[in-house]
Amino acid sequence: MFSRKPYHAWLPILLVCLAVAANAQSFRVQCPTTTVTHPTASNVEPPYTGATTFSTGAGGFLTPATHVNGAIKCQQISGGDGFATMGDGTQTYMFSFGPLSGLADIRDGKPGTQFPNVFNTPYSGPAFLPGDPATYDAAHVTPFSYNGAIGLVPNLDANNGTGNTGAPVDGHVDPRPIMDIGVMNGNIPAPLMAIDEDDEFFLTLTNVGQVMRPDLFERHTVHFHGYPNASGFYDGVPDASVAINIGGSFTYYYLAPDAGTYFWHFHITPP
Ligand SMILES: [Cu+2]
Repeated sequence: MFSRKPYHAWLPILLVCLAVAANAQSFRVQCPTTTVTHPTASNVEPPYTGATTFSTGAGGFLTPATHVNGAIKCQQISGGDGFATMGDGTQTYMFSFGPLSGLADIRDGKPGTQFPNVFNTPYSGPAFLPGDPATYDAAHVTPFSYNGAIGLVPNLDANNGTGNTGAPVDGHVDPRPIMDIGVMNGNIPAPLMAIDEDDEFFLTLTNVGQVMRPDLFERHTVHFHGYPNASGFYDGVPDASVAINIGGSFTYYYLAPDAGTYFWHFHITPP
């Protein structure tokens, strides 16, 4: 009897945690313009004159002292399914990542990593076509030049009666263009990312699910090899860190302490 008491105490706590997790499932993106480490909004990479120098600020946190190096950068990727073309032409179904920001740059062979002012600009062109990897707009005439976060919309709860005009962008998204572009758009290799020393990198993973395999409803993660994570929370091995459900987004946070080239892949785990 003694051993059963903790069970009764923990069950309601677990249920509360599950309810919170269920309510939190939605697509969102996150790309702050300033942080403790980069207190001044900047949309350019500063010339390199040395690493950031820190001193102890309020609450014991390290804050930039005399010199701030690096910048804030953001990217959004989809986790979902797609097909790879094998060497013999065979189409092989796979579980992979696709681009949901920097699409024009990725088309041009560049990383999909963007400064906040680019990432946080809502799209205003013609509607995307379902299944379109969006390298062209709906008219299929004008070369597509948009590099912002797919789906990003102004916050309709803060429109002050002015419609969309003037409403702040705070990471709310319309899921339709995300699904139109993200579903069946898994790429190998996955979207390229690039950051500089002392950058802070906000990487949003949006899990669009596997439309060809509804029996697969695993959670999705980003896992780097050799990269010194800011926190084990972002490691992407699901049994030890956060994993993202279908229909949800999560923003990983990375610092750039060591120069190098790193590869990354997903891990999946049953919900
Ligand atoms: Cu691995």
